[in-house]
Amino acid sequence: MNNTEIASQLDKAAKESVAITQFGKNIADLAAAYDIQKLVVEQRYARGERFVGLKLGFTSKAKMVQMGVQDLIWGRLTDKMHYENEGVLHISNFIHPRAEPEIAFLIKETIEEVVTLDNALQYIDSVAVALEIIDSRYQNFKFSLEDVIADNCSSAGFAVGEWQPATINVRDILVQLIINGEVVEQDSSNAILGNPLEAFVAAARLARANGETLQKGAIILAGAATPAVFLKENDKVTATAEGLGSVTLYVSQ
Ligand code: OOG
Ligand code: MG
Repeated sequence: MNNTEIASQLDKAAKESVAITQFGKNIADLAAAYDIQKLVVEQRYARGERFVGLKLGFTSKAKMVQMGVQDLIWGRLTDKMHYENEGVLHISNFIHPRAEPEIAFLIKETIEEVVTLDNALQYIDSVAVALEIIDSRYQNFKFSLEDVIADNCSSAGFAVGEWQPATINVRDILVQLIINGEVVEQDSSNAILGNPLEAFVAAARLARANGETLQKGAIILAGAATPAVFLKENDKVTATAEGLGSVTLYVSQ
């Protein structure tokens, strides 16, 4: 099975909301996995979807432990994955969606230099709490690192709360995932690489290393601070981050 065939199976699984078996050893290595991911999103672009930003994955220990993997990964977000705050998510468009609370960064100006913690703020227009909806295209939501990278890091949806000034504190703030009024997961934002701003720096580095330009208006998702939780019909799911407000999605059939 070649990379193009793997990419079209992954795209079909996402379009039809039907899980497929993992590719395992058919994906040679991490480089092949990222090549496949690119082919997967190119199929989306060919249908008119637009690149809107990057997401990082496994930036917290909790996520690595939950999914049984060890390394930071990155994927691409498209406009079709974006949901309005307070919007409705139709569960029939997904296979087995999970929600996780995140922090989002909005890019202020096209990044054309190496970003560090020292100059990061210059490139951040605003920050917000976000909900990410992940939906592995693999059966039982199980995968190797290569499998999940090829599957565009399970990316399926995201919603962002009200944007806040870039200067607002994002370090060591309480991040919560609330389902139907009950806090189901919570942690400090420092669960994300010790400081969520480190995720912004890492995203800028990965974009640069992989020929993706992060332009003004692009979004970065820093990675979940807590494990992800399965969603079911009629759920109201909210992410909050101390000082940043909240973002909510309603799950319908
Ligand atoms: C992969 C995506 C991981 C995160 O925030 O850590 C991710 C997965 O867990 O299926 O988005
Ligand atoms: Mg995530």
